Amino acid sequence: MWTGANDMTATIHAHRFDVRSLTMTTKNHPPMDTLSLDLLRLIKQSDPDVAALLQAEAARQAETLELIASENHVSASVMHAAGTWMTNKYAEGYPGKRYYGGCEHHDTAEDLARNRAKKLFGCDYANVQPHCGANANIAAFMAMCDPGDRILSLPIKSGGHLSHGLKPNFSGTFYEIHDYDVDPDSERLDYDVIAARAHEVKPKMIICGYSAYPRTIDFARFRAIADEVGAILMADIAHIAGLVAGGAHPSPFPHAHIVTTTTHKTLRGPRGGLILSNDEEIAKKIDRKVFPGSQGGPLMHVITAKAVAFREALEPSFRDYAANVVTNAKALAASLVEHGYRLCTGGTDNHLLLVDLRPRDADLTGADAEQWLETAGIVTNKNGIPNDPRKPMVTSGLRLGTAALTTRGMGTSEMKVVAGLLDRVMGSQGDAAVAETVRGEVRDLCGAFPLPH
Ligand code: DSN
Repeated sequence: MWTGANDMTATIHAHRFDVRSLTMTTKNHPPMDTLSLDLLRLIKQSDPDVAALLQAEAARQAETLELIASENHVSASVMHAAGTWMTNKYAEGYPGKRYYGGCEHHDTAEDLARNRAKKLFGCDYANVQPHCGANANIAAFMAMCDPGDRILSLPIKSGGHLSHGLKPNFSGTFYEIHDYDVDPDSERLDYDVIAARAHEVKPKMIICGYSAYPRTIDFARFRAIADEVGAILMADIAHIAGLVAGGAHPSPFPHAHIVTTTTHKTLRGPRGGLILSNDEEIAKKIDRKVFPGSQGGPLMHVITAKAVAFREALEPSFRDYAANVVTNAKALAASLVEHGYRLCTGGTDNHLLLVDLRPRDADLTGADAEQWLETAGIVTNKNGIPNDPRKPMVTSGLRLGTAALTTRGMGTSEMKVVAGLLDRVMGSQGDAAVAETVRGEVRDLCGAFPLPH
């Protein structure tokens, strides 16, 4: 075992954690698999600074409540598969058609990942090479549209994603973006209004799938709208991919022409992107637009970890996980309403909640809430709500998700406890004593529900 703080030479202070106070004794390191411990020891020999920050980050994750809707905790298998010999290889091209020798095992890994992704989402084609969700969207846009084409999407201020048309993003730079919006009263998608907008704009492509929309997406209705105006339907299911895979949200297939996603949110894989389709012609275009269109060498170590994660998601237990994520989100939502908060759209059907803080305290901002909660060991993100009068770096809302807490094994009774902790901190006006007391309770709760290892 490591000897402890005295020989920790690191000068790095990880955010709000004093790494010099952390040691690698069984007494005070977070519970972790033996391979992780060995890796930390190994890294410490060559780079104590990095070992210290890794240890601090492991401790941060173990001892905080992760409520960011786009984050999760991967299994030790997924984590370690991403840090293997597969990192050493260039494999430009696709299985069986590479621009480098020595790709035999990389072909196998990529085929495993592709086949498992297809099985998981019930489709005929998968490209597992996109480095991230935004890269998947770049390739999808390039495959389906020409620069200057009209695209209809939900803007980021109403729950969309920056890669769906934000001005400074590639999407807003190279395409003619038109918005649809959520209904100002219900804050939900109004499909009749979206249809009218589609007829008006006549877009080449319509995008559905969001970063901060807590309700079920009606993919069949979106396809009907797309068909009415001769548009392509792209579904970006990055947030709900794990729910789709686990049967807790309707599938975008057979409705969407093209589906993009990340692999690390509710799907609980390594950080990365994925593109899916059922259309052979679209599939050929996507392959060309991922490589060589927008990427060079694929991250084979990440693709290998994607294969491991997809296998995990194919297990029957993942269906329970997906169902529990939604049940927990509903329970957290109900408790927050009891504490006086308003939920945008009135609740949730998926893993996320968009909380309007103003009914609880008119002066409370998302920025303050995020900061105070972090001090108490609860990690969240400020988020604009529909028609938010405050700026994006301030906001009137907080976005919460239950994917990570559900991975720890927490259930509905813990969601009630978590809602109480959130309210005590947010109702305290940033009181340091309240944050410290809650911090202790958060540690206890995390101790009772350790991370997967
Ligand atoms: N930035 C991610 C999120 O938090 O929703 C989406 O890519």
